[in-house]
Order: sequence, then structure tokens, then C-alpha cells
Amino acid sequence: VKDPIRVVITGAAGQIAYSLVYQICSGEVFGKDQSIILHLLDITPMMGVLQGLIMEVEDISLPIVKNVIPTDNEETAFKDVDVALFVGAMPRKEGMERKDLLSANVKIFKSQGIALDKFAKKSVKVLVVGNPANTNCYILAHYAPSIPRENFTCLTRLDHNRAKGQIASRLKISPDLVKNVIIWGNHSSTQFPDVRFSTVVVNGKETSVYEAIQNDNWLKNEFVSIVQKRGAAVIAARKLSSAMSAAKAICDHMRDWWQGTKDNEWVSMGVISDGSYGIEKGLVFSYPIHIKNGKLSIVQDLKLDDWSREMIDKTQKELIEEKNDALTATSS
Ligand code: NAX
Repeated sequence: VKDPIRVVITGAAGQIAYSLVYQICSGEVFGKDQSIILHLLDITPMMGVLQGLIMEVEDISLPIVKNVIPTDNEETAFKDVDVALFVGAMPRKEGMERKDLLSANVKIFKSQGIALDKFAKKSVKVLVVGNPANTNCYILAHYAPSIPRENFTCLTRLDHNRAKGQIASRLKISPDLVKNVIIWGNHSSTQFPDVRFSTVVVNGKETSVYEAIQNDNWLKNEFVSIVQKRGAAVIAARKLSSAMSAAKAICDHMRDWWQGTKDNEWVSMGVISDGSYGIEKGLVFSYPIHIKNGKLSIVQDLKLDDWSREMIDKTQKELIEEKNDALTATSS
């Protein structure tokens, strides 16, 4: 068994963390031979709930978990961590304007960014899940300047998995036979789920999604809209936001970052833009990402037609507005 890595989960008393902790501790993400010290951060009023979670982790008795540290203190939470999963955020309450939500979250991510910068390992791999995920990640990175830019990501893997699921169910095939979907842009209803380069295996034969489905109208309209609005549909049905599927997506994202993607395959991740595909440099934008030896790279040279360019510009526009509002909120 390898020496332990330190993994922090924020919002650890919440519903996503409740599904996530077991998967992390079971070795599915970092490997069965990788021991773990788990740091669990939440706010002071949730410390009692967190104790319950810790009792459950103890009761599952997983061999790779060396220690579990519950805390409401940022220094303890981020001290020497190798992996930081930012799940906690201020939820939207009734009557709250988008701007109020943004400014509440900017405060949280500014404070946590400063602490991450000060206390975490410089090699820390960061994944932001709490919404608005892209912009929270932007603020976090902004306040943690000593950590390399390529170590910051936000979660769009749930959207990616939803897109695979929709294609698979339309073709009545298993989702693992759907390859190379892309989520471009914001983790919001302006995201662009793009299957123009995706392939599927039907009856043992690999073919493009457009050829297999033979309905461009469905792919350009209904499919896009279902994926964009899937989060809201789950809330409407469950009266709670996606949690089990979000936890699975977090694990997929981190496992692929740790272990890499296959040649000629990619996944979707929000990363700090280097200007690829004409996106403003510095924006946290979801791209097709290839991973080798722990290094993320944006897949290049995919052709954009007028329709896809327009879809990408729309989600970029929303992200620029969010970023500007967030920066205004930090300075006020
Ligand atoms: P919950 O409300 O169940 O849990 C959030 C937890 O965060 C709570 O325990 C709360 O006390 C804690 N928290 C609040 N402020 C904190 C702070 N300053 N420091 C540490 N902890 C703090 O939400 P849950 O369903 O677990 O969702 C968590 C976040 O994920 C939400 O922001 C949600 O919108 C977001 N999501 C993002 C997704 C994505 O794909 N990027 C998908 C799923 C999910 O909707």
C-alpha cells in the first residue's frame, strides 16, 4: 500500500458528499493500493451531522482509510492536501437573486482560495463542484496564485455523462459504447452538448452518432435541450438536486485525471482557458480534455461550423458576465 494522500472534501455534511465519501474510500478513484487521509470541511452548525458521517465511515471499515479529520477550520482542512474537492457552496434560497447567490459564493471561494494557496501542496489537484461551478473555480484560482493554473478544474462530467446516457438510451445500447461527447462552456443551461465528433458501437460496428441516429433535428434541438435542462428536471422530480449521479461524475473526473484517458479519447472538464477555440484566456471553460501522465490537454483542431460557433459564443458570453459580476462582488 502506498503512503497516504490527503484528500479534502468541502460541504462534507451535504448530500453529494454522502454518496461521494464511500466511493473515494473504497479505492475506486485513486486505486485500491492508495491509502487516504480524508479531511472533511463544513460550517460550524454542521459539525454534529459530520460526526454521524464519520461514524458511518468507521462502520464500513475500509482498509485504505488511514484517518478522517472533520473540521470547520480552513487551515486544518487544506493543510498539505494533494486533492481538493470543493463541493460545498451556498445554495440558492427562495427569493434570492442570481447576483446575491454569486456574491455569497464569491466570499466563500475567495476565503478558501486564500487558504488553499497558503496551506495546500503546490501540486494539489483541484475540482470545483459547488455552483456556479465555473465561476467559483475562477475566483478560487484567482486567490490561489501560487498554485499552477493547470491544477484547477470544475465539474462538467455530470453533463458529459448525461449526454452519453441520452444517446445510449435513444439507440438502446450501453452508455460505455458512446465515445467522445463534448460539453463546451458553462455548467448551466447555456452549455453546449456536442456529439458531432462522437462515435457509438451498434451491432459491433463503430459509426458516428449522426449516422447511427439519422435525425439531425433531434440531435440539434431536443437532445441539446434535454441535457441542458436535466439538472432542473431532476430537481422537479426529486425535490432535491442530483446527488448520486453528481458523486459518480466527480469520481469519474478524478479517476481519469489520476489514471489518464485512452489514446484518441477525451472527457469534458472545465479548465482555465489558454485561448483555445477563441475563448477568452483565463475563463474557466469546459473543453474536450485528453489526459496523459496526470497532465490535462485541450483537444485541438476540432472543426467548428456556424451552428457550433454560435452555441459556444453564447455560453462564453454568459461566463464572461458571471466572471465580471464575481470580480465586482469581490471588490465590494
Ligand atoms: P447540500 O446543500 O446538500 O450540501 C452543501 C454543503 O455545503 C452543506 O453541508 C453546507 O453546510 C456546506 N457549506 C456551505 N458553505 C460552506 C463553506 N463555506 N464551507 C464548507 N462547507 C460549506 O448540497 P449538495 O446537493 O451536496 O450540492 C453541493 C453543490 O454542488 C451545490 O452548489 C450544487 O449546486 C452543486 N452541484 C454541482 C454540479 C455540477 O455538475 N457541477 C451537479 C450537482 C450539484 O447540483
